[in-house]
Amino acid sequence: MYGSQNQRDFISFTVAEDEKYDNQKVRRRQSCWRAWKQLSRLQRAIFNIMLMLTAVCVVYLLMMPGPGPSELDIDLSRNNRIGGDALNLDDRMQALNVVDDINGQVEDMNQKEGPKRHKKGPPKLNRDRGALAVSLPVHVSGVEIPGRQQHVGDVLDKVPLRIFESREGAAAGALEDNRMGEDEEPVLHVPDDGAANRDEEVKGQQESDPHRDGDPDEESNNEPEERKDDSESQSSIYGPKNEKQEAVVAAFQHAWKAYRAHAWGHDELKPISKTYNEWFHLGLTIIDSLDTMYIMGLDKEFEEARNWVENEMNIKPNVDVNLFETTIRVLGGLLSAYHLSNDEVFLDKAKILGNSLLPAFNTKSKVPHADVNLKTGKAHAPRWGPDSSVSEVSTIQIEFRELSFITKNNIYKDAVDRVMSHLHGLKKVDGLVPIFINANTGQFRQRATLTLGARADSYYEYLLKQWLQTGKSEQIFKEDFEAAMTGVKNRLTRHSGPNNLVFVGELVNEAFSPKMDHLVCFLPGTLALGYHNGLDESYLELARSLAHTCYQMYAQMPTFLSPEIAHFNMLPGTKDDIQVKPADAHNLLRPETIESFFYLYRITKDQVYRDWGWQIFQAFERYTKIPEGGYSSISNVKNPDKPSFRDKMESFFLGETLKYFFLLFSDEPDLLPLDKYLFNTEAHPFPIRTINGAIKH
Ligand code: DMJ
Repeated sequence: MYGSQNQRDFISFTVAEDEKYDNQKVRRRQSCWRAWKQLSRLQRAIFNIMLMLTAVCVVYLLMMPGPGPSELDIDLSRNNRIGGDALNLDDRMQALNVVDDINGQVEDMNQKEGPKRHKKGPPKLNRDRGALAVSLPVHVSGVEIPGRQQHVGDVLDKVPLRIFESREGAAAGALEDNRMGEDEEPVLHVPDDGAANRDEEVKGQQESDPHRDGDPDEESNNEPEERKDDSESQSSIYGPKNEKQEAVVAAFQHAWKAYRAHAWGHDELKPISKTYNEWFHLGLTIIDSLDTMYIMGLDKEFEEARNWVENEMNIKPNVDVNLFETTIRVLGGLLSAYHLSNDEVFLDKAKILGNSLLPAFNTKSKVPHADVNLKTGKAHAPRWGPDSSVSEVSTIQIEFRELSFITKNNIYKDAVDRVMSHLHGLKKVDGLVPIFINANTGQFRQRATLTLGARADSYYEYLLKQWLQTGKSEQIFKEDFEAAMTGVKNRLTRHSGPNNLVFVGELVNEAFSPKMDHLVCFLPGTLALGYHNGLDESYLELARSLAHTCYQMYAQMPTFLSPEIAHFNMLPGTKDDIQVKPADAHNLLRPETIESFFYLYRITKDQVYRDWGWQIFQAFERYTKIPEGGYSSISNVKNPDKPSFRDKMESFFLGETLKYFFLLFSDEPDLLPLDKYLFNTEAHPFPIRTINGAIKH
């Protein structure tokens, strides 16, 4: 092909016309020497000094770490996200300066924090970061150039921390008086409105608790609890042991590979557009996946994620986050990763996060606001309304309590116990709670819906699990759970026609609605867990019936995938038990049904739950798997020809759904046994403890 052979680089120069060109080596040497001799002594001295200075500068510049390509790339992509045009050279230089500033701040902060203590690194993990080659996208002026091969270690070393604080941080600093310093920790000021007596109900049961109350400023004086190192003996229980588990691990790797290639360090993968979605700027998918990878025996992936947490995660972004979501996914994910691996990197981050979330509890009622800014500590109601969701204010307790147990500082536990104490004192309908509560007044919203679905679901789940967390020592939680389950049976449970499916509906303005969210499918698992821990036998019966209904929500759809919401038929003469409205026909890769199958299989050993689970796993594979990588939620479970991808892979698909599949197919009796472990609502396992916080095993 023309021009493709013997290609070389050329330089050109001009020779004066009257000068004969003679480029012999001897002549070149002679003419240089002559020119040197013609210089005065002063000129030669100046020349020598200049030469030496240049040499020193060159050596210095060579030793300085220059801005790596990924620094510029990331900053440019950020500009693109906030609507910037293609950057010119000045912009690029400015971008590099910003990165330098940020790196300087990070260094300052790190110096303040002092060196990290590692009690013990993660066991049996390949720490050879250079061995991992990954194809990471390169962003240049917002345009992604895929497929550049780099060593992960190289890339991670160059990516600066705290990228997105550079501009927003400055603005926040100007606005907020109560802005916290990097190493400053918040103190929880809870106004006393005379409700201290109600607090005593919970506190009275904790008299033997030796933990002192304290503020987190003193927290560093406390040595974290001593941990038993059983990781070596435990390591053989992790990893797949049969074909179905191998299929689940392969699904995880398929999801992870795409997340890693297109969304690394961001919250969620968008697998169709091969980019990412940012929600809290906390790398949600990485954190939610940590313990799943650990349990699946994916050591290399775990190690890479762990290094991201240590070196790149910004745990205090200047972002308003949802208290509940951040607690269950991030605080929960970090604490369970710490518990499994004994790696203090996770605990260090968890402590900072716990402190950053505490300002949400600074309300008169002690019921927290829904949202809080992790950097400024400013908390507020959700943008869309005045009230907090009841499920959200009551599904943070296990994580905050665990943080107190580990740090031996009760500030976290006290904050969430006050909420439970307050909720306990409020008037309910047969043990059932409305879905909204106002953080200022502390009162439920009048006539709000009663449901086991969205905005109330995990209130009930955490009643039982708080009772279990401290070895069944706090009876108040058990009593409230039993009262609520009586309410569920009396007021919300019905049968559909023609197949007599048991379902749990809602009370809207006191009228019954036969609507059941897929979210309600957590309930069979929770009821089974209650039965397993000595509660009424009828709980298991109801759990089995409801699990069958949840299975039917999948099996009766042409895709074998459940809709987000089902309506059950209660009229005679209708053919289908389940009706799905067009707006409710989406599937978000949710875990609840598989979670319940896991509990029911563990407790009853009935093979049917594994068979049902395997059918659903295959449906996920068939309709939600994206061949090039990742899984996507879909818009229409009723149309197998056109399920319509929603271009989103939720972090809970890796954190919960695939984890519960893996556990459902496990025959390993020692893999997170239910008598020793408690799963938070995001499927992060926590140890069961005694009232004093000691781990039971
Ligand atoms: C998860 O974040 C948690 O399970 C939560 O309790 C409910 N919603 C999602 C999964 O569906």
